[in-house]
Amino acid sequence: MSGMAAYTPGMEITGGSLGHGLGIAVGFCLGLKRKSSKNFVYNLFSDGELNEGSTWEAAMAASHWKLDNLVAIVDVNDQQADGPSSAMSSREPLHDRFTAFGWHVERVDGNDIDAVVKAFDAARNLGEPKPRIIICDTKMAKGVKFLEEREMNHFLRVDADEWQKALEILDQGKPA
Ligand SMILES: Cc1ncc(C[n+]2csc(CCOP(=O)(O)OP(=O)(O)O)c2C)c(N)n1
Repeated sequence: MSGMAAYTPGMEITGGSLGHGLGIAVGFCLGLKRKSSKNFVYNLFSDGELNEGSTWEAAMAASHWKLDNLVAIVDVNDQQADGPSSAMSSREPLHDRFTAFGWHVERVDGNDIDAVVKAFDAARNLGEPKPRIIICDTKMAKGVKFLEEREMNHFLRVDADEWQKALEILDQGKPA
């Protein structure tokens, strides 16, 4: 199909219905193990998905099956459709919760790319029979104060003028 070219290589699914991604990733990991594949599966999910019971069922299954080929990344931006994620359902202490579910946990500033890359390396090279999760604390629109402070950023729309202004602000922040 000619339309296939538009897909991002290596990205097998996107999850619009919250809470399905981690379970699907667990299925992929089990399939790879059956084929004796050394490939990893990466699942990026949101803090809104921590409200879904299916996410925690998948988390239990992942450690039950010792899925050391699974690296999950959760974007903890404290935003979702109806306001702050933390106001919808208590989720902390996330590090302890995932540890209790049998996962190896890294927690980093998700806007710090070097820290994220290090966490990926640590997760991949762990050498323990556990699924791994990188908890990323992030801020939407980081570095552009007028967007950072906008309410209900889940629905953030940036018009052409704002986009230009944001790019200028980000450019000024760059090292010369
Ligand atoms: C199972 C399910 N329930 C409800 C929704 C409606 N919904 C769409 S986006 C959203 C909030 C998502 O929050 P998050 O994924 O944390 O998004 P972010 O603001 O970080 O992009 C909700 C509840 C949905 N997509 N799926």
